[in-house]
Amino acid sequence: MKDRMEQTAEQTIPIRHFEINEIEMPLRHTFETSFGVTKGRRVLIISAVDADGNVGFGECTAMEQPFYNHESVDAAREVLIRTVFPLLSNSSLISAADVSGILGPIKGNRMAIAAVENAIWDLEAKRVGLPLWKHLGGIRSSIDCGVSIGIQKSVEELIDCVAAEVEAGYQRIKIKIKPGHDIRLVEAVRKQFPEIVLSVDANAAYVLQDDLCLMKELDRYDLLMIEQPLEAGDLIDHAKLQGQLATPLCLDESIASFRDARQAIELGSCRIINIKLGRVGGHNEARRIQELAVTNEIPVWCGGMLEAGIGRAHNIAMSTLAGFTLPGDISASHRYWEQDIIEPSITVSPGGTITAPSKPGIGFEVNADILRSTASSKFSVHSA
Ligand code: OSB
Ligand code: MG
Repeated sequence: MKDRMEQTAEQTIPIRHFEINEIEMPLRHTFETSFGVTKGRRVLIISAVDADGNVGFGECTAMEQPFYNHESVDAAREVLIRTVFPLLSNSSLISAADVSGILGPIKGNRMAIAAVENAIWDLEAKRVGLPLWKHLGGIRSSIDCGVSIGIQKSVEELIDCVAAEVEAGYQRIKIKIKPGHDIRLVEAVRKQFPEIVLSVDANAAYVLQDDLCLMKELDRYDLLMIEQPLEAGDLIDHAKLQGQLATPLCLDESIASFRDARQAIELGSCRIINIKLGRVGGHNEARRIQELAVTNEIPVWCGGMLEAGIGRAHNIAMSTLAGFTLPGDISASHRYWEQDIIEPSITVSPGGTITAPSKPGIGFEVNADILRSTASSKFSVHSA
């Protein structure tokens, strides 16, 4: 019994406090999807500080408005302050793998939860002196990168964007589509770039009943996948649609948990899964979903939420896990920001890869000036 307790104590983290910093970051280029236009991001940075002064960082990926999913920056902040920190402060000694269990009573709000869970994963990796990707059990030291290109003002501008990203080396190009801006775009891009690995993302903008013909037409363009054509809750309609298409469907918004992934796979709603660390609630759940996908021979890839450097670094770590066999939406910092919040900023090789970092934790330094110069709130954890 004593041995077991000592072992447990060794694996737990004496967290002293959490901190939230809010940073406002203008995007270099406006990003348009079927659900709206994003000009900049309000980013909540979570710091988890232990008794030795180690700091782990997490980033909340909720958007400014609840248009992608039900979460938003302000709602996430409320849930963190009123629910997440109080639940965690009753258990001052925890390990990263325990966090999702402790926060289990919270329904939804997984982007808020993930920000904290991921900060604790970073902290734990730093305490044991391992790069986070190795601590999570990653198996590859280099990850494959794709890009997500928003809806542009004209087809010509879209073609120029695609050309630039192909030139930069990205291994897969994804273009956003919405009703009225779909077949025409895909046809033009495919004509200009017959050989590229191409996919489309509709962000839930279509309805099976009205748009089956249009989806069938997309089958003609040799797409790697069609991402989230229908609403998040439409697992049954996605299964019906997949049954009528040769192109694999990929689910993004529909997959908020392991349970969603299991049901989507069982129903045949998709042949590919996009895992977003925030949407599914952090590294624990993400790892379980990719394991399930491996068992079922469903390829997965890492989705993006226009993250700043901390979120991006967590995405890199996650993408080293075995199931992540397709290029993720993890592109270079400079595509989004004049100045990222980490150093060095994230760069992509001419071959379209990112090398997983070798330093402990997320493996990047967070710019201390940026944290110091922004509004922050501190939440103490009381020792048990
Ligand atoms: O559906 O993948 C999406 C951005 C915000 C919200 C949803 C999505 C996206 C992207 C951008 O496609 C991916 C990225 O470059 O971060
Ligand atoms: Mg998507």
